[in-house]
Amino acid sequence: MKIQYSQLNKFLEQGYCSLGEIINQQKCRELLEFIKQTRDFEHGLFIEEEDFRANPQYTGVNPCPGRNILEGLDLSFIEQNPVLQSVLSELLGEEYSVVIKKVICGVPKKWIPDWALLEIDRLPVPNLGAFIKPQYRDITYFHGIDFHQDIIDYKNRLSDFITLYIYLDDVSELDSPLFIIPGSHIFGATTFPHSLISCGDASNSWLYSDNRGKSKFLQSNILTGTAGSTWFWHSCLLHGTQPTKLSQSRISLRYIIEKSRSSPSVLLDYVNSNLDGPLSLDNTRNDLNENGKSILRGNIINGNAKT
Ligand SMILES: O=C(O)CCC(=O)C(=O)O
Repeated sequence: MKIQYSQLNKFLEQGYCSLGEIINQQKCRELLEFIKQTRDFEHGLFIEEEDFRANPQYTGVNPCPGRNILEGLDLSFIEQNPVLQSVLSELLGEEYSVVIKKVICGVPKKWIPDWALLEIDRLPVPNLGAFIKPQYRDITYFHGIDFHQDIIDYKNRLSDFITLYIYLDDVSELDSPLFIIPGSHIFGATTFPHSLISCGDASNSWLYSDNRGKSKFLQSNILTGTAGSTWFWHSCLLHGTQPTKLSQSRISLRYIIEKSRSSPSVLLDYVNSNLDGPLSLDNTRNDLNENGKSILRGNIINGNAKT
């Protein structure tokens, strides 16, 4: 099965591509049910405040080899999906490989203890891992996340990978859907937090500057969709989420997939050769201290000024 030319063209110009509902919905729902059965997904996720204060841990609190709920699960309904395989081969070469796959849970406010809510107040990256019981850190938990590029996690690495994102729930505008800024990959890698100024009356218009002298007006889109809806994007594409406005979680799958090391030139290389900026940074973020704790407040996607 060949990917539509127009879809790849979209990736070239806009830095992302929607594959629609390509993944079997029933199997997505079964996987979602399995995940939900593994723990008490409400208050029981969180450690006690005294335990947090005694030894706050801001790093090493996300899924990793040996602590990842997806390890050992049969995900062939995704990974052997013929449309997906064809698209990824075209983009990354036939020997593309998965760097990491994980479950992401968008956590509603009502689950989060008050003391932890104060800790994450107006943070640009409200990753909740620091407050989650160690045995449940096999999933990444967010209460939204400000606009970022996925290269943020890979300093000194080239933009030789894409992110694949699959909704397991039906996701409406209220369920913490992804916001993306099409075309924002154009300046390559820029340091987080990004220079994005909301423009005019429309809440989706932005002036994006690379802090190296270039800027561009862009518009954000919201990705709503049913279970099985799938997207992929360039590692320099700006995207993020607002916290869910409902009282239930939003559970999704996120893969980082790198290009084939054996193919000398793949479509991603062509996209990268058309970017007007660096493919790699030795410092991808300025928001953390040496312990991994955020030293900045302010969250652009939620409309809070930086302080
Ligand atoms: O699912 C979310 O809330 C955010 C996911 C995301 O942007 C990421 O993992 O890079």
